[in-house]
Amino acid sequence: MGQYLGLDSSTQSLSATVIDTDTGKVVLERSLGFGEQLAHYKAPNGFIPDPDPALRHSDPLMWVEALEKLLRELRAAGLDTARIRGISGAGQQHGSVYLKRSLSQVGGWRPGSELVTQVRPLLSRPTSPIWMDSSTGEECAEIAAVVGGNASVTQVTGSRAIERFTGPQIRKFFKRAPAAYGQTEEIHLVSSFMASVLIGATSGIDLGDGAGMNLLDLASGSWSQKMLDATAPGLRDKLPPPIPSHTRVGAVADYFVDKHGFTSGTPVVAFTGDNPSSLIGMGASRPGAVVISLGTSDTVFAAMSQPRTDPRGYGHVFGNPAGGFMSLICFSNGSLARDEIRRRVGLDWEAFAQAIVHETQPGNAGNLMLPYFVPEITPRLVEPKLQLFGGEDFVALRSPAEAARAVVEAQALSMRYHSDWIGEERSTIRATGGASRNVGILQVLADVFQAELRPLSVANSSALGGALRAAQAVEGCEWEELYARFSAPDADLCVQPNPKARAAYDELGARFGERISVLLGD
Ligand code: XUL
Repeated sequence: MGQYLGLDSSTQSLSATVIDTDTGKVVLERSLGFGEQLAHYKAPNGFIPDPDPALRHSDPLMWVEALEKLLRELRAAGLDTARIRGISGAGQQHGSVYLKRSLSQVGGWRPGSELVTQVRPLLSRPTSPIWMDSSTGEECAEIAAVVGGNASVTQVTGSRAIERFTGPQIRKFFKRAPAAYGQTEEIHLVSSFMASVLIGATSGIDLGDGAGMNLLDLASGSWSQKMLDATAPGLRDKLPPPIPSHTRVGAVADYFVDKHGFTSGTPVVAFTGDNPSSLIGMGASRPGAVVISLGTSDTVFAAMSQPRTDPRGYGHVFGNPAGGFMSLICFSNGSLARDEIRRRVGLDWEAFAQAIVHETQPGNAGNLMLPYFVPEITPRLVEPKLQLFGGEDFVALRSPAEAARAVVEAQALSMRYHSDWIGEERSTIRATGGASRNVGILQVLADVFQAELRPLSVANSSALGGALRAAQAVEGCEWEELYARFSAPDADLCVQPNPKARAAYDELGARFGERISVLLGD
């Protein structure tokens, strides 16, 4: 029993959640926004602005600096790091970090100098492509062609060749910068990189996040030679080994003992992807519960009761950190799209929620939006295209209330439409992410899915998942024991569906499906 630290290195922030298994309480939650608190990286939304919307990279040094800054803030807020008995965490999925030397060869961090100064010379690629990058269409086609088509890629890896997945990104690096690729000794996911930084040595890649690379053979849990060969030469030697998510990858490095007060020998458990970690944080690792996560990306995911893949080719199969697999559908036009509309019509978040609940009706009088501001993942739209359809009086975004409802309804309809293949019971849905505190957004989701929406009481389910995974690995306790204490929904925020909305959404849903087909040229 004791305290456990969970971290979540996501697109726009690094967050920490500390739990205490003696008291059954969350001790501390803290988040550090990259845009505001590390402004010198000039990444207001966590990625380096690029006029080409297909190119989305971040500076891995920003994540390292954030780690030290957040640890300092946690201690300033009263956390006694010496009491932490285990650490785990999560990273935004698919993003990759390229190093000239394997971290296990570096021999740990020197106590005297900042971590960023020590990591900088190790980078063989100064920036990291992240999950928002959609610039690898060509590489996806090449990889699929070599292995006999996307049906084969899906059969082995659980997803077709996907632009943001790590394999196609590695292939692009190999093609565009062969010399730098040649000098690269080790390639990490954001998750395994953060774990490696903490232990000052190489951490393996956990099976949960590793499944988002188009490189893992899901059936055997090992790298697929066929996929490696189709991706880039010599790749096996550059990848850390795939490992079960509960693996203790090492002890916290002496650097963190000296500088941040941890107890020597504190175990670090493999980091995983933010979505697999949320599956744990939400207490949803057993089949039967569907989760909607409303963050920079919106995701719909669920532990799988039986093997399935998405016939439309957008969804994925990732490893479930508690064992088995999870299905996931990702929408890139999540919070940034909601925020864009909110700003354009001049509403604050409270007014946005009120406008939805009090000033408009389910179905929005037939006013429908296709909410694509940035390249979309589901459905695959490389050129973003905002479109509005509706009655004559629906002039683009002139009515703030209708615009607010239109963007949220479109997102919810898209989630319903694209998650029909996962085949799990959807009468109760757990919700997480910043927007899961917004009653307007929750009500639309409840009405569109005709399901009770239950938001988690803890702010960051992915960081919580890290803390729970650390506790489970160290104490060997049952997941359900931890879920009962830490993953309870916030009863005050539960939202019931309005049965009268069903017909409106069946109609709007059908129109949404038609519009999507036209947009995709089906
Ligand atoms: C999932 C995905 C996103 C990122 C966000 O496949 O790409 O949800 O994990 O951090």
